[in-house]
Amino acid sequence: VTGPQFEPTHERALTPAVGPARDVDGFVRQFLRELNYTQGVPLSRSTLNDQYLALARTVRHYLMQGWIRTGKRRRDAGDKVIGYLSAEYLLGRQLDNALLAAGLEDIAREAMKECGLDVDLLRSQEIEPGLGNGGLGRLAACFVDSLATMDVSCIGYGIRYEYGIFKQTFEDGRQVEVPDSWLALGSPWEFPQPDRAVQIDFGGHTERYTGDDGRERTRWVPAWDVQAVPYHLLVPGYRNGVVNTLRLWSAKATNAFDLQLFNQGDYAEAVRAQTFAENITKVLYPEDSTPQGRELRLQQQYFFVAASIKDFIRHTLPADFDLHRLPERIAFQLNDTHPVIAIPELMRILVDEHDFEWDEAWDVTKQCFDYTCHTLLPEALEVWPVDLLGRLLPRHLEIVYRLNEDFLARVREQFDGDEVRARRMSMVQENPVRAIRMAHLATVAATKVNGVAELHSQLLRDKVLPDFSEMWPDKFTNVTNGVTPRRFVRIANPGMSELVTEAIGEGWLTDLERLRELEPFADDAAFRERFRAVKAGNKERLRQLLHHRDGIDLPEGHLLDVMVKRLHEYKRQSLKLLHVVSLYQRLLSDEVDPESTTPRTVVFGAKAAPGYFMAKETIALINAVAATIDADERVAGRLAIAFPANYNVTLAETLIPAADLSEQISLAGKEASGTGNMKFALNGALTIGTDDGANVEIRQLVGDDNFFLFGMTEPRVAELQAKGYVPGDVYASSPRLKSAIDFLASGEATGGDPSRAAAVVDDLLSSDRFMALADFDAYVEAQEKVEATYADTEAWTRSAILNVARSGFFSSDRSMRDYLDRIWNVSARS
Ligand code: CR6
Repeated sequence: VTGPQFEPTHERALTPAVGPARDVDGFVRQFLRELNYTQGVPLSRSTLNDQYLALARTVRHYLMQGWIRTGKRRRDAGDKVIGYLSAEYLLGRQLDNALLAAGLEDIAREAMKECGLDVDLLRSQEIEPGLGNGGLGRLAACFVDSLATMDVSCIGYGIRYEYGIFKQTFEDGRQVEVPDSWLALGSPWEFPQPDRAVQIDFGGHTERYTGDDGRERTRWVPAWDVQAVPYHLLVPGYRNGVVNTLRLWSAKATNAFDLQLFNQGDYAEAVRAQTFAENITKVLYPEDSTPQGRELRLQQQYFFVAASIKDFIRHTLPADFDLHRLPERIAFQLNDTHPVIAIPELMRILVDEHDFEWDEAWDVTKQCFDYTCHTLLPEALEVWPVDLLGRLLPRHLEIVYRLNEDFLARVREQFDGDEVRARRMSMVQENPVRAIRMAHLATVAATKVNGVAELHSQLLRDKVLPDFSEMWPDKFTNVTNGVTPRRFVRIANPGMSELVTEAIGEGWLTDLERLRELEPFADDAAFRERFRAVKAGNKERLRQLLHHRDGIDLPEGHLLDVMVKRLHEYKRQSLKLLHVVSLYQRLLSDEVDPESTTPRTVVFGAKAAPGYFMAKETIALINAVAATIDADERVAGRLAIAFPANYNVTLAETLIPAADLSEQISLAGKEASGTGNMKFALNGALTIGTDDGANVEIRQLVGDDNFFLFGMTEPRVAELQAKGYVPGDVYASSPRLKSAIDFLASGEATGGDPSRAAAVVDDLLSSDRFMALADFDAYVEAQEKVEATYADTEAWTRSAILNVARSGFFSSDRSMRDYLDRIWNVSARS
């Protein structure tokens, strides 16, 4: 039995308990109470971790009234809820954001000082919850932040992985993965709710039977089940008292162990089932945009969406709610294909458990889902073999088959029995194995389908799902991604934030287009001077961090050139590396006077999926080249490469505000959007980039003069691909490229060891799937333009300020407004 244990009209039930007083004294008291009574230590004997946990819980107390009030207000109003279904949330540290949202930064600093503690040191203790791989997971975290800030009712549903994205270390320059035990030292931000666990079924078979009403019905007879235990996290809006909920599910065995086996002495066998069930939420799959189609991953996907739907119907909706009206109360947003199994799950609930007619159920289901596609890579569009799906979720497979039959009948009817088209559009693929195309299922069911940047949405319509956009042109829309300015400007770049507020006043942090008002300041020499001082301060902060974190000593006074993102061939870290090698050669040659070149430090940050061979080779090669250049006295002070390990949200927050140059050099037509690109522009870095993803919109907004564009456009790429791309020809025809590759292949850039470069060089010369070589000359030329511009300090600063002033569009608040208008038909309160 769940639910309130006493009459909700009872006086005490109506108002949340009063929180601690909002002053230094109140904060200190609560902090010491937490330390003494929850951590169980006196201040004098407490460790840093004790202090961090007590501080986190103290801040949490200040958010709880807001959370309780927000929940009550939303229930009373019967608000439509946005149910964001995402297998990943790359949250980053919670304490900084909670302090900012609650407006407690100054009070906390003072209070800690009174206790003889340093709030910054405590903040740095937090291990970030890394429950995502990269852009997609971070986007989900930005979106829930914006919805809370805009006071929109949203529940973010996801998975509480016990181990998030692995911690990256380097051994001899090669990536070695270490488990990320983010929960090990305590998790002060989450609230477990074991009494609201729901049962999730798997396996078994289906049966037909005749219901009491004489109707033919189907029931699923599952073979095993697990418990899904919700943990809720707070999602505070920025200084508006609103606190939304993130509901993450953790798997727990239904029966802890088999007592009979245990008593017979077979201890291992007795707990086997438990281990098996609890594996479901043990670890995040570390592939970004390249799913491996493993059974456990399908279990994860079904587990969290089934738990979320059940929980919503059972606990969020009023008890007697008529499910025919479900679309009035929920819009489930499918964050890529990972949660798409939710569609047949809702059908199953309505038809098998609530006696809906099939068509009636489909009508409701269609209205409850919208689908966001985040990719253009064919290998990232998930398919599930029917063997596997039938074994794990037999009823769902039947439902998908029936949906597909109905759908294909419509296609044949509308397109004159066009069988070829029907086969192309089918939810079921026949080769190489019979499998369900989750993107097709999602597209057929969803009310709206969106891409994540203008170019991406266009290519989605024209190339990925052309038949569907022909059939339903109005179904397709675009919402360009965005990032939260609270975390990625205000927290990450306090110096610039202060300067901006001084210039244009408060208010821009929740109305980012107001950054436009900075434009005139680009022509103000005194302001430029101060802007540069902020950048210099940010670089110094980065130098300190890398010194302590990685033992890396960045040189001073360099152009800081940064490429941070997942390691993926389409993103072309290898192109950046070839440029570095070419710069190194230029410094060693007699062609130029080294003193006349722009001193440059290149910083890489990237994790590779553990099973992605070429990505890992690229990491090892970058590290080998970095070591060689670092050891070469001849280029000291002119060129450096740094590759700090374990790039994550926390590192990004220090790295991005320090950057001068942002590397966004993917092969055109491959990067759906990118969101790092937006963070850099908002922090006053200039972009060197291809005409890809959201780069296109960044360039349109900041202006051609403030963006270094290079490389083939998407149509040109397609043309070259069709013609047959031969990397060897490019190599032979570009002397500078040839020289860089030969140098690399010879081992001269890798401490004399040519084997280090072999895999990457061979791949570039023989296949070069992402055409790095074809864009090399254009890239080097664009980099020369970068150097020329950087030499003119005032012109560079002017461009940097204009990048900030014109990037307000890339706030995730704007993205959310677009979802509300174009997709959810809900309006924001603020
Ligand atoms: N890998 C895209 O590749 C986009 C994010 C968020 C990605 C990236 O360009 O910015 O999503 N796609 O929309 C997937 O994860 C499938 C990503 O992060």
